[in-house]
Amino acid sequence: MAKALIKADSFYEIYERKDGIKDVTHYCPGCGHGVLHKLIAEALDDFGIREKSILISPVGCSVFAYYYFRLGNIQAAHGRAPAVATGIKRVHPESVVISYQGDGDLAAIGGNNILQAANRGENITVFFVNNAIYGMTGGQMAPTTLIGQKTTTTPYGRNVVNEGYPVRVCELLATLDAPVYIERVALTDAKNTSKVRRAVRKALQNQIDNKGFSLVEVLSACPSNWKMTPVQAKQWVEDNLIKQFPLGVYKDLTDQIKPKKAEKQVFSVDGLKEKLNIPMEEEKYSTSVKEAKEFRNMKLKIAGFGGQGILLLGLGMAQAAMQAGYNVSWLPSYGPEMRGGTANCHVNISKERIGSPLVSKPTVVIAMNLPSMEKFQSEIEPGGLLLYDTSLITQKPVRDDIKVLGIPATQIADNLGNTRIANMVIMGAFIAYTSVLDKQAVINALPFFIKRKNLIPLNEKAIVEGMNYVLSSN
Ligand SMILES: Cc1ncc(C[n+]2csc(CCOP(=O)(O)OP(=O)(O)O)c2C)c(N)n1
Ligand code: SF4
Repeated sequence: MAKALIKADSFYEIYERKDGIKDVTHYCPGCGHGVLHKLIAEALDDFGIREKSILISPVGCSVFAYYYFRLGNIQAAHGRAPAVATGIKRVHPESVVISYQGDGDLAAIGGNNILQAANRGENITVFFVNNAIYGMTGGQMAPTTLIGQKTTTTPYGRNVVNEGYPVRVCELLATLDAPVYIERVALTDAKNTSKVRRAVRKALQNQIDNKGFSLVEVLSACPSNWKMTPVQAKQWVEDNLIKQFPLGVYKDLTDQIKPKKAEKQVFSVDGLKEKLNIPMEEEKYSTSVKEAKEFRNMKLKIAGFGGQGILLLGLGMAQAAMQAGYNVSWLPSYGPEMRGGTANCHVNISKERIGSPLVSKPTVVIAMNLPSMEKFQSEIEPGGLLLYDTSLITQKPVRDDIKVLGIPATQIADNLGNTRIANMVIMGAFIAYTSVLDKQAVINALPFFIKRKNLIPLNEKAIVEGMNYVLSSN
């Protein structure tokens, strides 16, 4: 009895991280979050797992869980806690990983995340606080909002014609094969609260025993947004929430499941490099890199019509540069239609670490049609390069503070018997002009991005023709 009055060791004694009063939580009176925190902290203490536990806090009122829990803490983007938990658990299988989420976080923006984590049967524990609204942002409708319930975004009450029906997460996830244990409980009277306590412990024990995915949904009051007193709010859970979301065990394979062996899932960097044919450190930059400033950390935007092999050209450059030891990124952007629509990709080829794959100020633009040249030439950094296909673009570039290289790529490709290899003619012209990669580096990479092996010799020819065009005109 006395033990219940002692603050769990899994809580900080003083909440130093919190602004203002440091010995109370930020939760409103009557909120379920605080009670659930207590039940989790006590379970961690009793199981002796505090030091190896990591709590992923969501976006929502419990975003500040790290103020209180004296554990490993990570903050995930809205709805992404199950994905973050998956990553952590896989590299630290000995740890106990808890994904703590609200209903907006788990069932709305993160709906697919939880579905996939449950379906993979990740060995994690999920505590899902269902208070039927978005608490932190002031009470908007959540997927779990009841029919007729008034929220700030459903001022006349949730209407199934407009907003659909409340989503029952436990019932939904219980249809999947992988989850081991799924139960819905409620923070109302002492009897129900002791069921929450039991469920919390069972879900954690399953993870400790390596049994697999467990989720406990906790129906919980939000007096502030429901505009009720704490007592009225608890009663509202009893009278309304439980009717829509019946309590009980929806799946329990705990006694039938054999513990899975917890295996660390990490690849060694060297092993990965070998698999991807990336040279080891000492072999870096095997190619003759032009040290001109504009080509050192190259940011490319490659654009044209869908069907011209724009994305493949960018992918090929990134692959060849990666094999030559550069840091690279490739970010495709698709138009609404694949063939005939517009396509562009962003490619970084850099000796330094790449902060973002997005290229907003390119040092090189490759334009394979007029709309692309018109759209992107203004973005090029002064002193950068515009490479364009003069067979399809008869207009002259307007910039006079950049280098311009025109090449009749489509014409050259036609002469080789296949219009579709114009992209590789451009590749040849690009490497000959910038020297960022040598011919052999690109040829070595061809099998990685040209899937039809019989087309490799023709692509090689196109690269050579593109190189020759540039070298003979310089
Ligand atoms: C990507 C993104 N979208 C929206 C928000 C705004 N936002 C913050 S909390 C929240 C709702 C959280 O509600 P819920 O998951 O039900 O948790 P509760 O606050 O009720 O505990 C939203 C939409 C955000 N922070 N990030
Ligand atoms: S707004 Fe609602 S969910 Fe958020 S702390 Fe207050 S009562 Fe709890």
